[in-house]
Amino acid sequence: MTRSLHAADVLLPGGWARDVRLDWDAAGRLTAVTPGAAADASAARAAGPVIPGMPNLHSHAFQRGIAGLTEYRGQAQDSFWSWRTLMYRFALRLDPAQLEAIALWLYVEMLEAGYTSVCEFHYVHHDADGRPYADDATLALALLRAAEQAGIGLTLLPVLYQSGGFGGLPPGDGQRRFIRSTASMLRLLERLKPLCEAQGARLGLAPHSLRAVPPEGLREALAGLEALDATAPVHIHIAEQTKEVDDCLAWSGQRPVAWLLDHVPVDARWCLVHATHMDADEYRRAAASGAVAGLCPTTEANLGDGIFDLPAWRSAGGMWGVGSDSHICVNAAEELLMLEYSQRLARRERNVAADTSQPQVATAMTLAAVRGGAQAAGRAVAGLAVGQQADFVVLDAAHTVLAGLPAPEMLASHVFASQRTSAIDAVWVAGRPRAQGGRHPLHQNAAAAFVAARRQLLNTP
Ligand code: NGQ
Ligand code: ZN
Repeated sequence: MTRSLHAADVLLPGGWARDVRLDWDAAGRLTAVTPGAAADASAARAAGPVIPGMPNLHSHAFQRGIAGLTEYRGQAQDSFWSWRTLMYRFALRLDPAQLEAIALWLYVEMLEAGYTSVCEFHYVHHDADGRPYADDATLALALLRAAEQAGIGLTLLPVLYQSGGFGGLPPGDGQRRFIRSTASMLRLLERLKPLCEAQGARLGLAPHSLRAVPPEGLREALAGLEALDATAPVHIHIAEQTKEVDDCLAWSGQRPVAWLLDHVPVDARWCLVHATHMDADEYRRAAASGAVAGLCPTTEANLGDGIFDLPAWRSAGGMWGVGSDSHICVNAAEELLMLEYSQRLARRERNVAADTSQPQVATAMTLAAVRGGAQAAGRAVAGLAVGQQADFVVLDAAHTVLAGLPAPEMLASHVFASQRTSAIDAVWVAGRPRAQGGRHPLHQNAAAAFVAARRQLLNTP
């Protein structure tokens, strides 16, 4: 088995380096990263520039099945909330085999698109009637199997979902598959912990949002998680929509992020997913907490959320990463493009996410998103450095848009100029090739099973 790679250009945590040799151990951990190394027969040779694999910090796998199916105006004004009603309807029909087929194809797509690990924010727990499956972990196990089969790294985040709105409003009927008590969540986590460990996955917890988890459930679940694993990642959706901010103000007198920071010890284990609507004080305080901002630019655009103020977050020292969330788009480069473009449009500036220490915007964004994504994942996937996993992407140096350019411009062209076609040649996870020539070996079979599952679902009354 190959345990080393030599590449003319490699994006290391500190920037681009020349003639780099990467060595890793049997577990896929980097044991040496050596710039200025001579190429020899003992190492595989990368045909193009090597960049770190991108952790995808936010995914609801099943939603890949409705991507493209809600792009029409169904009422006087469509919104996040009307989309959510359609999405719930779809979620009510899923069976375990369909979820597994959708997730497997999604993870294959992710690997082909430069994501080497994924944080799965998993909230469809029960059967269609809202009753726990005979094995309560049935749907979580389907996700674990899909990730294992595709060969993508996984952080599994079972979701606590208890109320239909702020102030403990009863959940709606469409939410019946999501709802569980805090005690049953803690039992599920205990059941899943050894299974995750056995496949190198990390287990965390996701209180869905402040509207879906009342303060008591939040407190008890966090205490239970702490007892199970005091360093486990905690993810929460927060301040995505302005209605959510208004409802939180009406309930508590505080904005969601301010409420969270005042009532819960938020720290570097936390990922604040979206965090779109913060005031200046919230930007400062949330960044100072050490939490990662979980940005999902294409989903946030698709759902009409609003625009995250990236310069405010960066100037407060905030960590950030990207996720594909609803999977309206599955492409790590395109999330970076959308994020940068939303900033350019809002500010009428260019290269907003770059700075004097790293003026190449695609390089700066890739490094930041890998670091933040790894922190949110709670896994050693923070880039090409000793002790981190050998998760990397080889760009396709022969792609017309990239050919003949210096490495930083190849990455810039991959992100900004590859016209939505992937300029990726190979993708490696934990030192093993998962996609080659831009293709995952399961591509064809997984795609066919996805199409069949979606057809079944659309024909289910
Ligand atoms: C989700 N999606 O968990 O999939 C949510 C909608 C809800 C986003 N926040 C579901 N983008 O809010 O209950
Ligand atoms: Zn989400």
